[in-house]
Amino acid sequence: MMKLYNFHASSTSYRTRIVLNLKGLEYEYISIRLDRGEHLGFSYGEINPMRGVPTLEVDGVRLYQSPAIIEYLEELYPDPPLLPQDALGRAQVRALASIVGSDMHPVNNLRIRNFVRDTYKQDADGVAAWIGLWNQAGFSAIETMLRADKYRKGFCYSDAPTIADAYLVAHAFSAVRFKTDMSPYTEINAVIANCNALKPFADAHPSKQPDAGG
Ligand SMILES: N[C@@H](CCC(=O)N[C@@H](CS)C(=O)NCC(=O)O)C(=O)O
Repeated sequence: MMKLYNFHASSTSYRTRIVLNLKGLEYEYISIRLDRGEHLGFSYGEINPMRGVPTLEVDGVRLYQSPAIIEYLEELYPDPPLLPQDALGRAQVRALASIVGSDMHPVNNLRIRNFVRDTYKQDADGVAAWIGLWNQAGFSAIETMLRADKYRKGFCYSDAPTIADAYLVAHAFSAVRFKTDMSPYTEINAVIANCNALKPFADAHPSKQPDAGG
């Protein structure tokens, strides 16, 4: 069985769990407690050289970086498809996912938040302002793109979840946790509600994971 080294509240873990669930894949949940710095210890450094979660282990081989892991799962388990059949559609879905994965998450990652706090002497409000700045930029762009797509029916693309929905739902959870105001993003909120009504999304929620709380 595959092993997923992950943490309940990590959005990159959450997006990967959503994709695993949408594909109906079972995996062993291995908790790496970011809140206790477990990813910084020697043993996790041996598992993942970047010391980030998730890591997916398949037949003893370790895969890193959630975008690469998600594309690997899509290639190996194409049913249900989480990317559109046509190249233009795939570019659209990957663009939405990349706004989250490349523009929003990296600047708000734990190590960056800690750097902002420690080096620039920011309190919780200052760090939240940093996070909110980049979340607002990304969510505004996504909201604009969703509104412009006249062919959408309830999800980020067309009428079924794609990888873009997995990225969006997971990042929005983190954004709310860090007090980003989501009220301006009505299309995004509607997509999130539709996704969360589906069992694969609900089961991937941080609150449902074995290492939640504590
Ligand atoms: N680009 C990587 C990022 C992985 C990553 O950094 N994940 C976060 C949790 S969401 C983490 O482990 N952060 C630890 C840190 O910043 O020290 C991916 O998508 O897998």
